[in-house]
Amino acid sequence: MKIAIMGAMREEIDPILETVGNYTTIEHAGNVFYECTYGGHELVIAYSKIGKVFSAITASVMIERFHAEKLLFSGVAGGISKDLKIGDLVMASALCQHDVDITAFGHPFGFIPEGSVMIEADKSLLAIASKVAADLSVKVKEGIIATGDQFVASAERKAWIEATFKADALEMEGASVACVCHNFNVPFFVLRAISDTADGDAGMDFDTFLKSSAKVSAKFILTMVEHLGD
Ligand code: OS5
Repeated sequence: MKIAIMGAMREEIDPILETVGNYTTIEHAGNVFYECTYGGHELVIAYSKIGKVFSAITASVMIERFHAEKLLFSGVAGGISKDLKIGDLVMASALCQHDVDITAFGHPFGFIPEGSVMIEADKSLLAIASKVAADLSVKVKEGIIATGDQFVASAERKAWIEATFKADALEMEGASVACVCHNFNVPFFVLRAISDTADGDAGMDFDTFLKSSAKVSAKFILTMVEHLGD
């Protein structure tokens, strides 16, 4: 099976590339795509660059040009839920765009006509992740991830996103990738390890914990790949 693994930043895929070892590279549409085999599967791996637009391009290319049959996102996030401390894992049950606002036309925040506020992740990938978490005795919180083209470093904005979307974590790419996968009917899974808590200290914490948290997420994603098709 051809599996796409993507991150947004180079730091989010570096630990994956270090583990898989032998790969070939193809440059296309502003990204480098790394191809290899791992755990009996063909993988295509890339980082998109930051935000909804770049991540949508990369996910689309992975599906249309590289024929990915499942897409796994690995990276870091700002924590909202009190359950989530720096380094903890969160997997998205559903994702939304917190920066979409056409409320002037009577729509709820996050809603685009002919779309939906929430896009649900693939249930069988969530089930595999839960089994891997139990096998490894690792805690992975299942919850809502809110995406927007903003690095959130404000207690007020974070509280608004929590209250409006019941979000547990926030980041800048998950919902756009979810939207692409939903439209192409490709099962997807978004995993994030917490790098900061999206408040006044977020910038400093993010710089401190990006690499260590990215590694936590990458390790879990590769263990999931080993269990796909069990
Ligand atoms: O990809 C962006 C979203 N990521 C998740 C995340 C997050 N999102 C929103 N709010 C938060 N509080 C979040 N915490 C974690 C992380 C990433 C955030 S944007 C980070 C930008 C950091 C940066 N800017 N310039 N550089 C690094 C240097 C550079 C120079 C050249 C090429 C690449 C990087």
